[in-house]
Amino acid sequence: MLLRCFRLKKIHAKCLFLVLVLAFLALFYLKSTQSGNGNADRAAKGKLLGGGGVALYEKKLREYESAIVPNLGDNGEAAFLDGADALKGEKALKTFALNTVLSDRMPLDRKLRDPRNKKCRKFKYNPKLRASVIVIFYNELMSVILRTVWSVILQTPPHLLEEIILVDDASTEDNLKGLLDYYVATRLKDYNIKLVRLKNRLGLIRARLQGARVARGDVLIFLDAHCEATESWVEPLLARIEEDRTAVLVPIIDVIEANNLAYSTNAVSKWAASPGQATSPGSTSKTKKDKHRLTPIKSPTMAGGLFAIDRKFFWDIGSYDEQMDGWGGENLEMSFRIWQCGGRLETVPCSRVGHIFRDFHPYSFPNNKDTHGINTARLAHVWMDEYKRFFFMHQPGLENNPIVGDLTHRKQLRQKLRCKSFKWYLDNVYPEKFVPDENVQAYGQARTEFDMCLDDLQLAEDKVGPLGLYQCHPYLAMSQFFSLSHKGELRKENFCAEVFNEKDVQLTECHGRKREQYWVLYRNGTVFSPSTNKCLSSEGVTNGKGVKVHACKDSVYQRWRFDHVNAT
Ligand code: LR7
Ligand code: MN
Repeated sequence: MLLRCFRLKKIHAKCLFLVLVLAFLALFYLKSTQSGNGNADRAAKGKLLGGGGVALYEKKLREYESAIVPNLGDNGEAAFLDGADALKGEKALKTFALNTVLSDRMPLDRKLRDPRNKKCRKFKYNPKLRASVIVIFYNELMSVILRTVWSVILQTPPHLLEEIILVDDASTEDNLKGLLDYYVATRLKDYNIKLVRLKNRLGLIRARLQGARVARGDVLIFLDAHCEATESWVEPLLARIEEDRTAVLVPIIDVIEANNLAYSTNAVSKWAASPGQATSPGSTSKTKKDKHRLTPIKSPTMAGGLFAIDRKFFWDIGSYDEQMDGWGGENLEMSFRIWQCGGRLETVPCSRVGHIFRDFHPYSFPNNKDTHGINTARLAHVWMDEYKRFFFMHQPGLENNPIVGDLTHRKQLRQKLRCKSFKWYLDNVYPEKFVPDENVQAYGQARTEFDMCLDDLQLAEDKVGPLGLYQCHPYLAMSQFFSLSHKGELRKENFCAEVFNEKDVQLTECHGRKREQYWVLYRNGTVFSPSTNKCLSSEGVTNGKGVKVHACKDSVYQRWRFDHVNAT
């Protein structure tokens, strides 16, 4: 009959009807398989019903629900299990970087105490915009995802919440398939939850893009799948965007501890990530005064996982680089792009969301590709102009490597949006950022006559450690890149060499007040410390140990040759 219809030249009424019916069926089928929204989830439940899975899922969920310990972890307090469970929990922590056993026992809708500064309660916001909250996940623990969802439902006034979009980046965990569908279709049936299933693993950047494509709210709010929103988290975000649609906002990000799920208010409020390093804690433009501010604070970069952006502005300003794979780098790409192309990035102190910080990635990456490196190389080429040299100094193997992929579209975007230069960004958005070869007397490797170089000895970023001596690398490695600033600081990034106990030299946070962090470089290569009246010396220092200051004398051990010395 259908074939005949196509063969007929004239459209037959019966045929038209048939075609219509078919179209309808197709549409219905599509909707129920894509499980796009609340209705579709009910359709999904229908599918489950047909398969006889419902009874099974219901049984499983009931079992799961009956194992939950009421009030465990209430107020965000640290929670502990007894006996065998405690041991299992410790084991889980080693495998998943998270106490999964504990999470499964903790109520999904646990009540947190209000972590905000008390004065935040005085602010009255009355936004009209509505949020689409997008949560992406790959093999996350179901109870952790659901606690994220419940915290959003419970902490967001219904009239401000358009929908919650869960994007499954092709997880392989069984629980995250039928059982999650069933949970959404039953326990969450009163809420507008969309579950988007990606057929193949696309990585977190493209997963977020897929979520953004189905979103209908005025504002997109992205969250990692292991977060907990707190009291009035959404109002200040929406209100600020209503005021300025080009403002992209980050809440204060509190730590939820992976071992006991304690909600700790020692916030890692902002991460000043710099290319070439993993995102890492540090302060950015926060001055002492800012510390007590409760209104939005300008922020040069963001951590990447939790932010709010006007939906239309998200697309206008170039959404994401779709050719970024896996994990990493997208946060800096977006930070630079927002500032350089006319938007602004802000931290909103009266909006707070907890995030579980894990010690390692509990998941693997396809083909073991260094997506963080590749993505960062992409953003360096597109956004950092000549400053990209610092990134490629750190990762020389990526500089002219085809693995980085084609950049035409992103470069076109930069032109189309008439974005400003990276120099403009540094001068205007991040003036306190130290640039290793600008405003300095000397920079590069600082070597002795025995081919030993000053080295940070891989000092962790938030630590204090010795200023080391190490064999000079044949190329300029970041660990040996030092500068002697105009101010007389011997520094690497935000670490300055400081004389300690009048003999040792350690790398510690720069304070800018000279004293033990003040050095004078003489023509002959002597590095003199006026506060101790001593000179930087490699005498008796073995490979991998810390340099010292000694009484100044004419000695090969007290001469340092920087790669570049500027004329004074
Ligand atoms: O292939 C993947 N597909 C995914 O969907 C890999 C991950 N994911 C999901 C994952 O399930 C999670 O929900 O993506 C989300 C982020 O992955 P995480 O939680 O493993 O990342 P992270 O918290 O260690 O890393 C930070 O940097 C990333 C760089 O790409 C992302 O921007 C993360 O969102 C970001 N997290 C935060 O900003 C949280 C707050 C940190 C602070 C302060
Ligand atoms: Mn995360």
